Amino acid sequence: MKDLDDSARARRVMTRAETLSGITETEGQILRRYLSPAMREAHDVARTWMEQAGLTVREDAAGNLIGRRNGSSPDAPAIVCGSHLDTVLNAGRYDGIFGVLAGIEAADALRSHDLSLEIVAFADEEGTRFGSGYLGSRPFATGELGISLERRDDQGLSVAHYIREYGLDPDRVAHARRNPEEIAGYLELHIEQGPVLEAERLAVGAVTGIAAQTRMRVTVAGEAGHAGTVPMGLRRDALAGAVAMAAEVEAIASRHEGAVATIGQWAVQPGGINIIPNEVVFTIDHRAPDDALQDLIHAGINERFQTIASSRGLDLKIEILSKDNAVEFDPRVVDIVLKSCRTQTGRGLRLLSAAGHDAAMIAKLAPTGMIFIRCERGISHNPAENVDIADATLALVVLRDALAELLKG
Ligand code: HGY
Ligand code: MN
Ligand code: MN
Repeated sequence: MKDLDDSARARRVMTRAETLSGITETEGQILRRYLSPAMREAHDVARTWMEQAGLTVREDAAGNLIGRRNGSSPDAPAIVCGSHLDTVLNAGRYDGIFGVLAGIEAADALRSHDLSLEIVAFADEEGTRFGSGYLGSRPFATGELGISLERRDDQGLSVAHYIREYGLDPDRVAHARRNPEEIAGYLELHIEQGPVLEAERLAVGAVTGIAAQTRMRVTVAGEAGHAGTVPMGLRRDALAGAVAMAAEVEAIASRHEGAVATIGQWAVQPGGINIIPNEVVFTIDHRAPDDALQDLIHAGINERFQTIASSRGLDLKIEILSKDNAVEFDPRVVDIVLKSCRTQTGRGLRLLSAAGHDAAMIAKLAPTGMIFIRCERGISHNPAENVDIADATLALVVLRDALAELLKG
């Protein structure tokens, strides 16, 4: 089989990303949620590409798609490379997808290497359906789903329902767990989703770790009332209270270097133009480079919310949807990536990821690292997400060389 050159491989990655972008739950935007029919269709297409790369493909008990090739000693620990094919709402083409497709190209290019290699498409990195991500990589690393099987989505359907509907068994998710001795190392190539590489005029970078991330759902309850007859001082206006809380979220995060906080979802009841709102439900995603700062911010948000609620006679409920500590990648893996970046670009840059990745989970299981590829204006979680073909070509070489180096043990 004639080996493809790197730019042909990069073109194939971009073409395949285009193919996957047409597999969606919603016409006119890219959306593939956990265990959706669109996920099944995307996995079926990726399975074919993995098989063409000489991999034997299976789907594990959590829905992860795993392509594997054994080296001459099939029991030797495998190098794992992957990312995710699920998406956020109205997603771009490359978040997660680029890393899975690049892994398939690496498997194809490394056929002659005597190594046990696995390429994985994790089932749910984003958490779009249930608010908590890593529903594929967390069981892969720990056997734990991380959320109750009874958690329900916005249709009122449970995790267990979707697992069964997809053809899996909710009681067997723990069987996805891998033994540490099976995995020699994990490497993930992912778009940076931020501005650093572009500002540094670099195509690739070595990721040192992942910021701490907490996701919450906040319910503020007051009393519905007539918009005309209730004096301002007698209201228990849930929306006015929630707005004061939202302002505090932005103020608290803005005070600390590297901290961020986002209110992404907001629902007001009953939503009448002449009715004082009696309930607001909103979400917070807040992150910080280290756990101490994350905890400080979390405590600050909770304290301010309690004060605002009691001063306004409002009821407050705060649910933690997910909470993941900051992750430091394995120094040896980071150095291998850095060396590979230097070889290809003459420079090596270390950078922390403020975005979450499946690598955050796999780092619990095996020596883990990541490669970032520059994306245009750092835009992501947006259909305008874009990757330059020359950067893609270079990133594929960095990945392949780093995987081969990782293998040397
Ligand atoms: O939210 C994140 O950081 C990732 O895209 N799931
Ligand atoms: Mn994402
Ligand atoms: Mn991602």
